[in-house]
Amino acid sequence: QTKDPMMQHDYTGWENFHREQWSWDKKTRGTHLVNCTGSCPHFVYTRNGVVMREEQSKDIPKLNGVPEYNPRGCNKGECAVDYQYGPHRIKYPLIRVGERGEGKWRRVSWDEALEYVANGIVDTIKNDASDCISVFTPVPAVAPVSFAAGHRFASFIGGHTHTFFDWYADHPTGQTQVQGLQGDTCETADWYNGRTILMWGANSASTRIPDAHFLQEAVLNGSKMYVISPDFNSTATKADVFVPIKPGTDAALALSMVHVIVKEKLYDEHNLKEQTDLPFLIRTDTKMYLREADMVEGGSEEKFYTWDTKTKKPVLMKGSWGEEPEKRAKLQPGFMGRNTFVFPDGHLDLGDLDPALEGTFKVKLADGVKVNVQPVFEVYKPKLNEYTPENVSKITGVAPSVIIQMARDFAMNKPSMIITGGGTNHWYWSDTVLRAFILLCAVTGNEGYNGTGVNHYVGQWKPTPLLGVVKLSFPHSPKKHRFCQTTIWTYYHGNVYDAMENDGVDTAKYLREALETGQMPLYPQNGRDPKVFICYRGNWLNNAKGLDYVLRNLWPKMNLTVDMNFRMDSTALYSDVVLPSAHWYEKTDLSMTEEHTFIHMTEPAIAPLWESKPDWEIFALLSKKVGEVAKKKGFTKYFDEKFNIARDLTKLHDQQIDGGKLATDEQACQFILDNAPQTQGMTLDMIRKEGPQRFKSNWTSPMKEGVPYTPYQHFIMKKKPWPTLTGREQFYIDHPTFFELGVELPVYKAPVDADQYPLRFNTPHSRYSVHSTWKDNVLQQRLQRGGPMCEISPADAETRGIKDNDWVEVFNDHGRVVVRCKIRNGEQSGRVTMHHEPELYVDLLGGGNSQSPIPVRINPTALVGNYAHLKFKPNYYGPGGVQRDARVEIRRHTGSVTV
Ligand code: MGD
Ligand code: MD1
Ligand code: SF4
Ligand code: MO
Repeated sequence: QTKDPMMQHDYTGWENFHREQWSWDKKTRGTHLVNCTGSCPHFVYTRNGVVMREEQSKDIPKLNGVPEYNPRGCNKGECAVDYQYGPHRIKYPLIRVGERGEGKWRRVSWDEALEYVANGIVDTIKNDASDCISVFTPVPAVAPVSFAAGHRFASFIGGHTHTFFDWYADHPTGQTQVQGLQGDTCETADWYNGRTILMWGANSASTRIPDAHFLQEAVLNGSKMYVISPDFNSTATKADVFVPIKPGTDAALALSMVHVIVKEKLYDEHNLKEQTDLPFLIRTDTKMYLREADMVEGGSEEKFYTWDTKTKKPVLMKGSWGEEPEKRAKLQPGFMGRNTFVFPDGHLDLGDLDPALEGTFKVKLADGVKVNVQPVFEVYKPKLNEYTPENVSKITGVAPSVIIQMARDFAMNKPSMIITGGGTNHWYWSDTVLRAFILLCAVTGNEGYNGTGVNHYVGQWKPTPLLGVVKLSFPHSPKKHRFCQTTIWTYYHGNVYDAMENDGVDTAKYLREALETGQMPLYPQNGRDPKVFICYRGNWLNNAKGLDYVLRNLWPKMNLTVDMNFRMDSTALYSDVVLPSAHWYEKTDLSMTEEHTFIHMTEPAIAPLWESKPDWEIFALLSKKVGEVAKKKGFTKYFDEKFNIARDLTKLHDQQIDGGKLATDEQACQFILDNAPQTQGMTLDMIRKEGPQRFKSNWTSPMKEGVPYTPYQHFIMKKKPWPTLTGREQFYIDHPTFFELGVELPVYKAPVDADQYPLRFNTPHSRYSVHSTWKDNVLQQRLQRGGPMCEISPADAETRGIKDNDWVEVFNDHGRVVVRCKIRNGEQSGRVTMHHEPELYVDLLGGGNSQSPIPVRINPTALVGNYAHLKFKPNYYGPGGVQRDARVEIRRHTGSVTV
């Protein structure tokens, strides 16, 4: 007999097995290098050389007056170790022996694989041209070193690399149009400061999992959250008001709110006069801005006027494109249309000037002719008048009383912010939506202050220490690098049919003009086809819009396709050579996101498993092999006329690793930190020991200790010009393309109806995957139905005789996907939803995936490259991937089902 049997119990050994899984002998830093926008610092625990688990590091410093970032993570990240040891892992270099996509491989040595790839590269340079070599790798913020490896390689050989921000339809085209910025946004801790929060086309409870708590905390603290989405999505469950809107009609809703605000005189007049182009004068005869060149012989085409109500005269406004042109070129950051930080503070200050917002005035031009001019606001008024709540209710399905209440809250219960996402950004007319959103913020003065603004987290797009990343990636300078605009590249080389004539837009006309005049780039040049495609860190083939066109027309043009990956994604499956890449816990890289303002790292917990290698090392080895093969073939030197560079492949390896200074990924990390003002003085060791470090400076606002970052303070508070043509937030764009399409001002454009099918096809992002990553993970599949599915409303199911879990075919003229169907009460009638974006081989029948019914569609406004701040720069301006306008039909699949 014992007094206390528990105390007396003698463990025999096996019981400790369970306890010891929580012990470790090594703790390293880690994160997940996926485009999830989370960028969550973790610790990785290893015992006896086996990685046991990951856990949130919880060491992001706290900001003042807002809840913490810690602990941040999600359901995918917390099982990332599964990818390290799971069955997905690619262990050895592979060369295809069957057809592309057939999955028949031969295991080869690294030497043989690299020689195979190097042969393809050297032969292409010799027989075709270096620009026939294409390298695709996206989003530097996620893993800048890995990103830089392939770009650097492409830069040295003269190949082309791809834009991705626009191609993913993540680039906020309308923001560039209005603000001359690639984008900027508040960090998510600032959500807590919003009193009125419009969650508009984003689903943060599923797609910003680490940060969604800020919204709930804000609501608990008394903020009011509207969720505007066609479906009752997971964020809507946390809303004060759920606003079910008809798909693609958001611009109308935003403009109706502006209408109410103007009508009820709730607008911030001073902000409009100082920060926007709404007081700038438009000639009623030409519809063009009144320019200095109109008024003065030899005057500038890029200086503009307002009407001073005191002196009753037109007055030239400061800060425009034409002012001190030498300044605008000075160290122009890639995210801005021009550099306006070099202007003194207070440059936009109106002083004694009181520009008119309304009225019609007469001015005398240089040639003596008198013309009428009106402020943009006056020109806009008749259009705005159309967006009455009653009219807009018919378009959007939102009740007039709700529109009015939202407008009043937004204007009066300040600070107010919009959080937006793919639900509005992935549409053909997303630019008009964003212009309307920004207008809503501008008219209410909701910009530049904490808790305000249009906040856009579509993609992990913000590599804050940009200069360091650029220097590492584009060693000859970005000016001597071939940047290919991926949407155009895919549309053109994939021979995609967009059916846009049904919607009255002649895409070919606009595209031809943009290409012929060099407004947009296309590679390879001189009418050649691309020949070599190297893809890594992105599943390009799987998420290519117009997938069926791509597989039919573009892919066969490639003599060689290469994928570097730790798992067999669809692009790898359709490649000729697959090179095993190290997992995130087996290499060193940095990580950052626009969702917070801290930089952190991942490092090797263990050496790369099997024969895998870090991407940085793979490209170093490839550069060496290319040199050797070139020598063997007797073809080592060629002259790159475009950039006036004499290239020598025998020097490639030395260039790639900068003579040994960049031999390792650790060195490359430090190079980035050293070369950007945002991270200067930081070391990798510091991050390792102390944890995530806060950026020292940022893009459009200063960093303040303990205060959440919110953008635009350089413009709003410091009153430096916006980097646009007019130096203001510019809502009027007097460009022929904008006139032709009727979008010179923010207006509502109905979604594209070119596919003549009854249902809209919605492809949002899933809680259980990051794009295609984790779609093949059993743990994630077990949290849901176990495979891909589409969702329709009970009404749409009933009319088609579809039952829950039936196999169905979703189809149109572009392609089809066969998938199981879920009947969902939260879905709107008239729409099919299929979460983006299962691998071609995961539980789908019929060969396609969710991209098959979606063609590539190019909005001509994004082809404009000859209008001051509207010009092509990689990921700054160019046509987006457009993936929400497709229309489809759905029917029961009656063929054989073997799954
Ligand atoms: P979506 O999921 O596409 O965008 O994620 P989000 O920005 O959240 O759509 C959000 C909501 O908008 C959905 O409920 C959709 O039905 C709705 N919606 C669709 N059409 C409309 C419309 O016309 N109007 C309105 N108002 N709403 C509409 C994307 C984002 O998520 C991105 S771009 C990336 S790169 C990351 N991807 C990602 C992921 O793949 N998985 C997870 N778990 N998180 C992710 N976070 C990021
Ligand atoms: P991506 O990610 O980058 O290929 O796709 C992103 C893209 O899907 C995005 S951001 C958007 S917004 C998009 N959305 C969208 C939509 O909503 N609807 C429709 N119809 N279309 C849409 N199209 C685009 P993904 O799929 O996760 O692939 C990343 C691959 O990289 C591998 N990987 C790595 N590889 C290497 N070499 N090294 C690494 O460190 C590494 N980390 C990840 C990963 O395994 C996966 O195959
Ligand atoms: Fe990892 Fe991204 Fe999930 Fe954070 S959000 S835990 S970084 S996968
Ligand atoms: Mo994205």
